[in-house]
This record gives sequence, C-alpha cells and structure tokens, in this order.
Amino acid sequence: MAYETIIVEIEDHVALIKLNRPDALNALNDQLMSELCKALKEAQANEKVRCIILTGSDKAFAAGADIKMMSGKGFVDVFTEDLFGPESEAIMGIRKPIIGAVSGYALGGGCELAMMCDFIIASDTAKFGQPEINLGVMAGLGGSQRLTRFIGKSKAMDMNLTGRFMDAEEAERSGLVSRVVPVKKLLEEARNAAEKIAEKSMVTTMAVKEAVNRSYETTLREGLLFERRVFHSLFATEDQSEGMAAFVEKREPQFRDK
Ligand code: CO8
Repeated sequence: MAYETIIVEIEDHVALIKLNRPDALNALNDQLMSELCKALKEAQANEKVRCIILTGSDKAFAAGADIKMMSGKGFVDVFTEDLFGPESEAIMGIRKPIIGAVSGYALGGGCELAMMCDFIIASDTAKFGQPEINLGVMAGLGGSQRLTRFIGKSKAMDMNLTGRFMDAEEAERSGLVSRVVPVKKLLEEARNAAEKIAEKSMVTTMAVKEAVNRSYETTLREGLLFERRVFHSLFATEDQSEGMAAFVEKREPQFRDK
C-alpha cells in the first residue's frame, strides 16, 4: 500500500517503518498515526515479518504531536474524537516486537511513541523530552505514566515539569534506552538486533513480549505467576523440544514457530 507520511521497507524478516514528514520534523498528525497503525497491522499479518523497526530521520524521530493540527481544537473536539486514543491502543495490540531506532528529537508524543516500542536504540544525537508544559498542556500518550515507570518519579517529574531535554547518554543511564550508538550506525545496530530476534521462535518471542509488558500492568506476585505459567506453556511447543535438543546435541536450533 502507498503511504504519504511513512515509508515501509521489508527486507528479509524485518519491516522498517520510517516516519516521513520532514518539513514538520515528523510531527504526529492524524494521517501519520493512521498510516502507522495500518503499516504495523500489515507487518503483524505478514508471515515473513518477524521484527519491526520504527524510526525517523537523523534530525527527528518525531518532534511531538502536530501542534498546528491541535492548536484550533477545543476540549469537546479532542475528547469526543479521543485524539490518538484508538491509535495508541492499536500500537499496544501489536504482538510482534517493535524496536524504536531514535535519532534527533523525540519530544512529547514523539518520546511517547518511542516508549510504545518494546525497546529503544538511540543514536548519540537523540534528545528526549516532554515539553508539552510549554504549550499549556501536558503529556497525553504515556509521558506521565510510562516515562515514570521507566526512569522513576524524580526524573519524570523534572522532564514533565521543566520541559527540559534529556540527551542519549542520560537516557541510557536512566534506563529509557537500551543502547546508544553513533548516528551513522543506528539503523545497522537496530537491524542487527532485529535479525537476532528474527532467528528465534516467533511463539517464544511473542510470549516474552507479553510477559515483560505484563510486569507494568500487575502486581509482582501476579506477574511472577503469569511468567511461570507462560514458561510452563512453552513446553507444549515443538520449538522448546528443538531448542533444548539442539543445545544438548551442540548444534544450532531450527525453529519452526510451532
Ligand atoms: N508540530 C507541528 N510542527 C512542528 C512540530 C510539532 N510538534 N515540531 C516542529 N514542527 C515544525 C515547525 O513548525 C517548523 O515548520 P515551519 O518550517 O513550517 O515553521 C519545522 O517543523 C521545523 O521546526 P523548527 O524550525 O522549529 O526547527 P528547530 O530545529 O529550530 O527546532 C524543535 C526543533 C526544538 C524540535 C522545535 O521544532 C520544537 O520545539 N518543536 C515542538 C516540540 C514540542 O513542543 N513537542 C510537543 C508537542 S505536544 C505533544 O506532543 C502532545 C502529545 C500528546 C498527545 C496526546 C493525545 C491524547
């Protein structure tokens, strides 16, 4: 399908989705969010795709929700249309792993979109921020919730209240991103990680994603029980037999997603 605000490239088992509104630093408008959701659902349905990379440009992953689109709206508009609500739910419904490859600005909704990915690989030029307070509003897609769980209350408050930006080094130190690489290596690093994931059993990969995400939704005791039961259930798969047999026989496993 032809898109106008994103570019989708599928190579081997990896779908690369690139946000592409360069004139607006990839600001998230209705069209971009709708196209992004369609592309993610297509990647989910495409049996060839085993991992997704979401990225932007060198200058901006995304500089936030589109302020020009929002500036004329009132409460009744954003409330009744549930601005970006269905899209964020749809992104959370994607069961294949999504790696956020972030370079440049990841601000407001851009930072929040990056946090919807399963993990973030950042370039050394990445800048994260929740500057909505400067516009007389606040985070609306996870900046006061996910960010607080990811980096703790003090830093989340600091970022949301002052609107200051966090560089890549601080973001890694704080646990917001998993790795930082030179900007020229960003996509290569993300692709290597995606290809590593693509080698695994898709059944196991989806179970891991579900279990880690569950840790944000429940108590430790419930989460541990959920994890243990999912672990047990993987013993119903052929890939568990194959993975363990391959280890014992000192060979590479041949997973079949069964
Ligand atoms: N929305 C719309 N257009 C934008 C945005 C944006 N968020 N960010 C940048 N642009 C546009 C600029 O208007 C400019 O366009 P033009 O050339 O037509 O004037 C173009 O992109 C380039 O931007 P700049 O000239 O400003 O570039 P600089 O390099 O000077 O500055 C910055 C880069 C620092 C990133 C600056 O553009 C900036 O501060 N942008 C806004 C950042 C921001 O405030 N983001 C938060 C937006 S609000 C939000 O994200 C809410 C999310 C929650 C939604 C919840 C729904 C439930």
